[in-house]
Amino acid sequence: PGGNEEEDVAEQLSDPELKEPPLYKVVLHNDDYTPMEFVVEVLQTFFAMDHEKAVQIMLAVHTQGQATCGIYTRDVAETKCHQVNEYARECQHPLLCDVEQVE
Ligand code: TYC
Repeated sequence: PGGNEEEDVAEQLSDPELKEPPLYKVVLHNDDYTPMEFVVEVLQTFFAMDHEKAVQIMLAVHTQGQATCGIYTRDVAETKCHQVNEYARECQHPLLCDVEQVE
């Protein structure tokens, strides 16, 4: 009752490959120097957000210090995080994100 059917079936079959993988969030951090428009561009480019959603997340980071940009499997989260940090560095902005496992 109530459980996750796919995982239950996976466990019955006792094949660990069939279990759902752990999930990771890409967390974007505030700083005092990165232009707001650059953050919006990053969110649209690397996280496929429309302009309105990107502005909303950028403002959440700006006012609350950090916000989650997306939740992915480990490889995807780490790749997106790396792409953002590299692009920000290339553009000489201090913008940073990191990856945290979802509880
Ligand atoms: N705080 C920055 C400013 O006032 C804007 C900003 C938002 C920077 C989000 C980083 O992840 C960030 N220009």
